[in-house]
Amino acid sequence: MAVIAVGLGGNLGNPAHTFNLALDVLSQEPQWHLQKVSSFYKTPAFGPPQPDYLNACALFEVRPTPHMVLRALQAVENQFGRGREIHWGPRTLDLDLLFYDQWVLNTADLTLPHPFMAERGSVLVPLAEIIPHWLHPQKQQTVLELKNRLVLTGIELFQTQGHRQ
Ligand code: PH2
Ligand code: MG
Ligand code: MG
Repeated sequence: MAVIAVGLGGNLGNPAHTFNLALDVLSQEPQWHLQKVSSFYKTPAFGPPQPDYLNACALFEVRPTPHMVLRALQAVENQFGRGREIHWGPRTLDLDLLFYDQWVLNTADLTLPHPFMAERGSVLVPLAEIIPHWLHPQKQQTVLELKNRLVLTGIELFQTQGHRQ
């Protein structure tokens, strides 16, 4: 079994509702076991001008390989209406594979840990809630240490522990 961290993001439709439905679908995947879900946070968008995002993180224990996990996340994104869109533009649901155990991987379609996660409050604030002491295998700092290096502005708690676990 591997432990994975998944980042959830969205700024179109009703992202809190979408997150809960997506977490239900993922928990029902064979060999996926939901361990923890963070609170949901409202975060200022990076990228082109667009509405604020809702962001959260979830921890699963899984059997599938990293690429199988990636394909499952993409299938759920598609199921929730995500189409082809502008880079860093608005979307209903983004599911990012942040960590797969301590794997470091650089392939055409998958980079582990997720690139830029160590610089983003929208990832590190929810992530620090569920795995503060997880070591980033390249930075050699914990999630909490990475979060504490950032100046966090505009991130607001939206809903405590959004998903029933
Ligand atoms: N995702 C994007 C683009 N911009 N901004 C925030 N705050 N959070 C996101 O998850 C995000 C974003 C594209 O996936
Ligand atoms: Mg993303
Ligand atoms: Mg993504």
